[in-house]
Amino acid sequence: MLERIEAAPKDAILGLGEAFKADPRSEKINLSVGVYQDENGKTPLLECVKEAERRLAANPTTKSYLPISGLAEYCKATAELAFGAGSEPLASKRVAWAQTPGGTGALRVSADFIAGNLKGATVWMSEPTWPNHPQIFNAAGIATKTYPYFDPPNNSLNLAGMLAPIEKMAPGDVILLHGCCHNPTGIDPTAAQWKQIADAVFARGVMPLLDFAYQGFGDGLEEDAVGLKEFCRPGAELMVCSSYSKNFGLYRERVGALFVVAPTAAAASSVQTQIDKVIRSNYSNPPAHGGEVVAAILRDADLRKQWEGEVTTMRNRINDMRHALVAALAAQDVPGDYSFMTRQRGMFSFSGLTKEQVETLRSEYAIYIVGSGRINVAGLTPANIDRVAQCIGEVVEQ
Ligand code: PLP
Ligand code: TYF
Repeated sequence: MLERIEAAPKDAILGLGEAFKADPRSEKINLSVGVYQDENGKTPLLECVKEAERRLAANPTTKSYLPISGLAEYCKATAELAFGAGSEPLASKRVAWAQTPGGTGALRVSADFIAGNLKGATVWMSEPTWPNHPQIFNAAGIATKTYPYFDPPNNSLNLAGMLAPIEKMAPGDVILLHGCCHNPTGIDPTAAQWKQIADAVFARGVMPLLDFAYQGFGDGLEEDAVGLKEFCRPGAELMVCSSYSKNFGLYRERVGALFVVAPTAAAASSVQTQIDKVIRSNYSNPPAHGGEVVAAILRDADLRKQWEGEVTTMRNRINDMRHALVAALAAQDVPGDYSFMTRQRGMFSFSGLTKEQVETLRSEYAIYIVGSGRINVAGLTPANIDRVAQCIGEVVEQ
């Protein structure tokens, strides 16, 4: 039977990471997969995480199963971080939740929940979006469609193009939005634009689903939640998928959460049972360690302060590198105005480089970026940035 099985194509982004590892050229630079690196090119283990792990190791309790929806104190702390501690949905007990294996796990649980409970709903996603988005929803048997998002000539949000299709969505459809730090474009709506989007989405009876994987990497922990908070209107429904992979550097521990905000507390209780049902037949209950670490940090005033400082350090370094790249491109006299990169937010910059230019960067210069032209700004360091700018200059002028 199995000899008839054909190989699946490699994941476009993770495949590049493998190719990078196998590349023998010593001058190689990896600006592909979305993982933060410090000024030495290392992905750090945060100091607050080390301290929380020390404390947990000093006082071990049990390795028995967690509840299906995970650690309640983790879910509560995560909800407060995303929605705000005194927010209306939490105060009215309208939020069903689950600790999930990463943001990807949250998205997949949301997809299974939609497939089982919002039958016939189409999930609409931005063009472009994270390539795993359509895969996750299609794997759950859900139809996906796209809405315009990016305005290439202006390197900005195509707000009119985004709002128009909302009018044509079927009530009950789901619109997937990036809560902040849009992957891959780095372009987020302003607070005023979020209001327009939320008005249109709710007027049409469409369910918002916010993928919130980069809180703190844009303008700040609170600032990055403005879009999400715009959807938290009295009685309004919404779903949120959170991830601590990036802002706690807990990538491999798989720490995320799903929140489903129902119109009433009673509806939230029913939704909770359906989320639990979906999880039970998938992975049964989440891994505990990452959630324990995050809860230990968020509930301890000193550790929390330390974490907020470490997030600020990561955010500032990325933003410094954005400015440094624009300056380095100008210093190399690379044709074109790259100042738009300083307006982009989060880990990525949509550079405008073509597929061919991206390919030449890899084959001739051992610089790896994603085919869409997405640069992981967090992979730039003072040591590699001039070479990156110089090589971009060479491919642009070819
Ligand atoms: N959503 C987006 C847009 C992402 O870029 C990522 C990670 O890169 C995720 C979700 C989820 O990541 P994880 O499953 O590692 O938490
Ligand atoms: O670079 C990106 O957009 C992501 C990164 O389990 C990633 O694809 C890598 C592994 C993973 C989740 C996200």
